[in-house]
Amino acid sequence: MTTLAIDIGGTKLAAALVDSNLRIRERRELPTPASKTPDALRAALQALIAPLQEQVKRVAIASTGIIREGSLLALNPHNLGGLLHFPLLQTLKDLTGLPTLAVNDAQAAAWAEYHALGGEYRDMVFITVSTGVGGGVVSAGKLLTGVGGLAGHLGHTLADPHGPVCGCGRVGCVEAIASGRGIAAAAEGALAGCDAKTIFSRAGQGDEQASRLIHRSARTLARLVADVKAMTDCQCAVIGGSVGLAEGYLALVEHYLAQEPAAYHVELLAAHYRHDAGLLGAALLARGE
Ligand code: ADP
Ligand code: BMX
Ligand code: ZN
Repeated sequence: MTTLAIDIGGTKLAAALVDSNLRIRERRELPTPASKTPDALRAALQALIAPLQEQVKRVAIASTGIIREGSLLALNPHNLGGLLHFPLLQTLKDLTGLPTLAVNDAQAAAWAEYHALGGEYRDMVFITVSTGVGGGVVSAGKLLTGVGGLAGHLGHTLADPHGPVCGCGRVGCVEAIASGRGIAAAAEGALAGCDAKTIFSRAGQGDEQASRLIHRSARTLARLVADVKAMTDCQCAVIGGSVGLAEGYLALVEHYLAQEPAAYHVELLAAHYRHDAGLLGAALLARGE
C-alpha cells in the first residue's frame, strides 16, 4: 500500500509517495513558513500534499518538535518562526480524511536508518544536523520515543555552560552551537547574515572565519557523540541533515571524535537514506514495520 509521507523541518517541508518496496516517487519540497500562527503551516501543507493525496490510503508524518498525542510542541520555537503548538494529526486528518501517524523527524529517521543497517547492530543513534540538531535512539532494537515524546532530543544536551542561549531556554545547548542556525548566528563581519549553506561554500573558498565556524560545529557534535556513546553504548552513530551531510563535515566530526578517549569512539556513518530518512522512517512506522 502506498503511503503519503511528509517531513516537516525548520527550513523545508517535503512530501513523497512511498511504495511497498520503500521506493520514493513524486517527491516535492516547499520552504517551511516562518510564522507564529498555525494557519501558514496548514496552508503550506495543503499546497504540498494536494497533488499527491488522491493516490494514497494513509499518511505518515515526520516532524520537527516534540510530537505528543498527535500535536507538535516546539521545544525550540525559534526553529519554526515562533510557532509553539500545531495540531498535526488533526490538520492532516481534516485535509485528507485518511488514517495518519505522526512522529518526531529525527526519531523517524533513526528508525529508517536502523532498518538500513539490516540487523547488524541493536543499538544505534541518529543525529540530524540541520536547522536544529535532532536525535533518535534505538536501544536493544527498539525506537525510544518516550511517554511525552521527548526521548532522543540530543540537541538540547549541554555543550558549553558559557555558550549562547538556546531557543529552548537553556544556555549552551549543542543545537545553539552546532546546528545550521547556530553556525549562522555566530557569523560576524563579512559573514554576518549568511546562512549555513553559504558559510560552507565560503569555507570551500578558503574563508577562515567560515572554516572556524564549521570546525566549532563539528567539534561540538563529536563531543555529543562521545556523550551518547557513554549513555547508550551504541554500536554506530548515523549522521544526517543538510549540515551533517555537507561535504567534509562527517570527516571533521571523525577527526574530533578521535581526540576523545577510546572508550567513547564509535563508528560514524552518513545517513544511508540521505535527505529521505525522515520520510521513509515515518512510512515504516505507519506500516507497523
Ligand atoms: P530541515 O531542518 O528543514 O530538515 P535541512 O536538513 O536542509 O532542513 O537543514 C537546513 C539547514 O542546512 C540550514 O541551516 C541550511 O543553511 C543548511 N544547508 C542546506 N544545504 C546545505 C549544504 N549544501 N551545505 C551546508 N549546509 C546546508
Ligand atoms: C529541534 C527540535 C527537535 C527536532 C530538531 C531537528 C523543535 C521545533 N525542534 O531540536 O524536535 O528534531 O530541532 O529539527 O523544537 P530540524 O528542523 O532541524 O530537522
Ligand atoms: Zn536547547
